[in-house]
Amino acid sequence: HAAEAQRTDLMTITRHVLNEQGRHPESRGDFTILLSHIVLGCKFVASAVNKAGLAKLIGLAGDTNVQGEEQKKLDVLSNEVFVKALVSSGRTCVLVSEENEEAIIVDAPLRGKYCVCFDPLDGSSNIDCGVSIGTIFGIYMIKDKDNVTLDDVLQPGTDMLAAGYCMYGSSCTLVLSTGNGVNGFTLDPSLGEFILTHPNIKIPNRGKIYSVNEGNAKNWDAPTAKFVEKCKFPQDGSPSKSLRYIGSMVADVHRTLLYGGIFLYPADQKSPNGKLRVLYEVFPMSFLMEQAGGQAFTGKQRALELVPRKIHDRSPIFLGSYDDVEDIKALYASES
Ligand code: AHM
Ligand code: MG
Repeated sequence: HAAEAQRTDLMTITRHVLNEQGRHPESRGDFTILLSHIVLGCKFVASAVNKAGLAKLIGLAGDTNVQGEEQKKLDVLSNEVFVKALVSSGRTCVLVSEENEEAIIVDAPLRGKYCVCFDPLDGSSNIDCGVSIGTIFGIYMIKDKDNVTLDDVLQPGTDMLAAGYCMYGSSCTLVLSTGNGVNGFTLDPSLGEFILTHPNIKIPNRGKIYSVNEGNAKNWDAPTAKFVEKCKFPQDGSPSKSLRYIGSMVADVHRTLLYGGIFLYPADQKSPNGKLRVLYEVFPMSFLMEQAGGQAFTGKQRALELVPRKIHDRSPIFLGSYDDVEDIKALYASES
């Protein structure tokens, strides 16, 4: 179609969020400014990840450069970029990063009303072989402006205002929800802008894929083991499921969101709370799944209803297509 050959009306992520925030005119500007600083961090990481393979040649990440100075690892560098971008936005008050043991309380003059929990570069063990990695983030609003405490982030996931991730893969894709559905944006490198490419993402009600680290099977609890057994040897005449596991949460969840299916990081005997972190892995992904029509379950409860006690708490997680998560819920219910 000739008219489609060249798009002239570009729905950038900023434009999209400004339209969406029309419902809350008072916070329109602030949220848009916050998001533009997150987007800047994502663009930086996208560009750095693209050059990671050249590290030896041009002296990046983990190498010693010509001056004999140790170069920063990509995850450390990405964290610094995100922290500085978020603080300088003037819109944040508490930051929780996977890379920082303690929460960062922003100095009063630069303080704003948003709390951001993030994993700047998740799956970083995959960098050296060129597998997709990502940034994950969740955004809360502060309760009392004059009294900022850790409790502002130790809230259930149901209190989250917005969540998203950016995947650095064959293309760079940012998936975002502000509580009004899920939208996907792809970075156009020639423009340096994220353009709406996946409007109103809905996850299929049932999928053909399960995604789990089966190497941990000997330590699983009974419901998880039964569930995976059923994926491989269904007793009800349905076809067996395919296994896909990248080992990079953003990539595994992104595929689950688009194709349907279920992603599991269960508890096991060695790690009774699983591996993934509540504030910046489990919550944002659970929020996106629910917003897309799927579910997220911990083995005990709806994942978003967890209340973390410490900022780096972990939780088991089962998330994805609505009906697939119903199946694992039924197995846990029959267990107790
Ligand atoms: P990381 O934060 O140390 O990168 O670990 C998180 C990653 C997730 O991206 C992924 O889902 C999971 O670890 C994979 O773990 P495992 O290697 O145990 O299967
Ligand atoms: Mg991580």
